[in-house]
Amino acid sequence: ALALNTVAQTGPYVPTADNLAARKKFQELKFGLFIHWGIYSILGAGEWVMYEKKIPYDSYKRLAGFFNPQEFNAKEWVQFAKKAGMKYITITSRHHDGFSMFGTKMSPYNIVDATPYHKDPLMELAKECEKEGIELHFYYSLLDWGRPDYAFGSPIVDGKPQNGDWDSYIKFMKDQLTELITQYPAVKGIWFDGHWERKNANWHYDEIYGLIHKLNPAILVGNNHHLEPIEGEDFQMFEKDLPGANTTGFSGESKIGKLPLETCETINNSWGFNITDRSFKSSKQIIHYLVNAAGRDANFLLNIGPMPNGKIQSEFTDTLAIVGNWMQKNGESVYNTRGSSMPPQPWGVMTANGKTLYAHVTTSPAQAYIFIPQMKEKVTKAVLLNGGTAVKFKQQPEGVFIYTNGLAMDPVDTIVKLTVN
Ligand code: FHN
Repeated sequence: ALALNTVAQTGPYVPTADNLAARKKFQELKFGLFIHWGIYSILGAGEWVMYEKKIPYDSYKRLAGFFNPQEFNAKEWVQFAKKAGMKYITITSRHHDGFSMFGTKMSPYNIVDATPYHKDPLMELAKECEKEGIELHFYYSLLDWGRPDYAFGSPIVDGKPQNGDWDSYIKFMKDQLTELITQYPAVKGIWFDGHWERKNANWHYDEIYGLIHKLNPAILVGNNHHLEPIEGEDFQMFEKDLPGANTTGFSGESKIGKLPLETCETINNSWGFNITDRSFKSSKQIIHYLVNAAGRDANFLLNIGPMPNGKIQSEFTDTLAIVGNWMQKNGESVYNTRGSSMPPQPWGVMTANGKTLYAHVTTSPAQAYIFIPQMKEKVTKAVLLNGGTAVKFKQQPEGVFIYTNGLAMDPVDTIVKLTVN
């Protein structure tokens, strides 16, 4: 293990063939479930509750003693995701509060050793995901509010916190990542977060990413650092933003690199369980976000915060059952597609799967047609995906006019399926 811990990357990162295949597969999954779940869920005020309510770390730690999610059932969660049409799950293995939601040997502050539950829900989930063909990614926080070696709040000098023990913290992370990658089946990705808290620190990404890819070259590494991709990463994520939209104002978010893309967004306004947050997004809003992401060549990772007992609240299951029904009918226009080269239009976006294109009309056009600019291929056929009604079109050098007058428009998304040659 010691040897592995000192692995550093030498030279530029060259993804293996397995890694490239994993990236391609990932891009085809399109829709994933993001889960923020931890001892903070007990307080029902989101995952930042310790920081926001200024709860001293030692007091906050007591929550572990009450965390006993007797009703957690990995099968239920995986079936919930599948029913919603989701193909992968990204779950918090450790958030900023530093509590490990898995059976780590690297710290006693974990769900198996520090709670009355005494079981490892992430192992259950990983086994269930493997069984059901759902890919699993682990969210992993770089930021830690409690560990003395991290020394939260300490000024950064020469890439390290002035207090604390940075080398020990980096080693701790590498040891935990080794556990996550080598012990949990179905794990396909690591999703880092918290970089932005210490922008000037030397995070030793060369060593950390190098270690991950040494342990399993196909693991997809992503980092929510709000920067352009760093050497060694395999996908680029955008938090609460469609790629290129940059509505959150995080610096660098608008620059889209060459890696597979993912965007995450919350189902209400919270990541972790929040009992007062009732700003639920509608199924239509979720479908639109998903379609808009797909049209921009990005996966959509939709977040929920399960309750402390392990159950998912009914508002989420109800909405996502509707999304799942929609995906069952219209999934061919999303899964396995890639964003088309056409930039988003006032009426919507396009997705493409080989010679088949899908125009997603999510905003009814003011005129009696939609216009698809820059179409190089020749359109040979246009039908409504739903029902197969033929759709009139006219192709001109500057683009294609699709006539929508007389068509039964769908209030959520009218999908015109085009065949090109
Ligand atoms: O601070 C976290 C937050 O709690 C949550 O995990 C989100 C998910 O994208 N990321 C951070 C904010 O950038």
